[in-house]
Amino acid sequence: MNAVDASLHRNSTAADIRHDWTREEIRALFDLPFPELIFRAQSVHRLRFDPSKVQLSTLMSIKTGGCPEDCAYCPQSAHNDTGLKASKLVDVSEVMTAAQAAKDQGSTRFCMGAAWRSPKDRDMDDLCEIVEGVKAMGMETCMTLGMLTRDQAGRLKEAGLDYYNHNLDTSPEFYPQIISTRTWQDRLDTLEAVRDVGMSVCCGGIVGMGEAVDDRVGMVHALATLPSHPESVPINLLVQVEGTPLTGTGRVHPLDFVRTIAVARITMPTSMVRLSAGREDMSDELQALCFVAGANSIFSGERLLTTPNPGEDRDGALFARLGMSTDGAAGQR
Ligand code: SAM
Ligand code: DTB
Ligand code: SF4
Repeated sequence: MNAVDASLHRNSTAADIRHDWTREEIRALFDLPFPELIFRAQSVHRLRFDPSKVQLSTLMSIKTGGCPEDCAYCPQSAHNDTGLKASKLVDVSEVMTAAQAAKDQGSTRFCMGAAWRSPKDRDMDDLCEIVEGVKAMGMETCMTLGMLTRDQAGRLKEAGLDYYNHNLDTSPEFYPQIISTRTWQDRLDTLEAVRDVGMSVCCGGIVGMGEAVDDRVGMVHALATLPSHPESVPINLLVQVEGTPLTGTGRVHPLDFVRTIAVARITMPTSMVRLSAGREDMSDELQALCFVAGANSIFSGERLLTTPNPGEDRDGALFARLGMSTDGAAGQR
């Protein structure tokens, strides 16, 4: 057995949590025969989670469009002509109504997204009021607002914000081809600020932007070698929106998407791995494979931030067919 095989063998069977994954080891996972990869991912998954449970989060766009950043995938960037109407930060009451509806549908976490480079200090009072309101409803709270200073992170934490979503999106090498208005280091700095104030981190990326397998390796490597593994790891399949530079990018093979989920599960065994954007165009079979590969969370509801998502009816029918059920902790053991 060579060194990479030996370490893979040790780590796919043991219950330890590692932060010293090498790119070679992660590449070797991606290159495993598919049945072997899925078996290892499912074995790791079962050590910590009930494989029949899935956690539901609901998204709401609390400030839509007109974003100054140039993220090539994003329908909300002012650089991309997608016909999206820009709007201001919504009222607290509108958020409360949407959060209550999400709770009634079985969602345990309410994730609020704003199309900002970063929040302005003048927005902080409104944001804190929103967090307090949703928290008082008994839901977990999550926000994604762009870059945060440590002070801003501290204020949101004090208001009751449980999670902050800030994605690395792709490998550090491919990143400059996707975004030029903020750096990889900017992202790491925000993640550090969030971690330092004691908030849970939701951090993942996107597959299907024309990246090479080694970029998926680099993305998972960056996530799995953060000082602590993100509590949630959203894996998005690019939603191609007309008017963004990435429209027309060659589609990733569905089984290669499943491989990314499986490798995220194996390398970050205690994280919730979220099958995120892109479910609208996925078959039931593909989604089922993602759950078998270790995904244990989804976004529920008819909309992500601005694009469609399967509604409760389709998701309910899928979970019934799979004999799976929803659980806020995704059956954590
Ligand atoms: N403006 C904030 C930021 O970028 O941090 C928060 C909102 S932003 C829409 C959150 C994440 O959504 C991005 O980091 C990206 O990973 C994901 N996302 C955006 N557009 C997407 C698309 N078309 N397909 C898949 N994921 C997308
Ligand atoms: C994440 O990783 N995916 C979600 C959430 N975090 C904020 C957003 C997906 C957005 C898809 C495009 C849209 O609907 O605008
Ligand atoms: Fe703005 Fe976020 Fe979209 Fe980038 S991903 S353009 S920062 S809303």
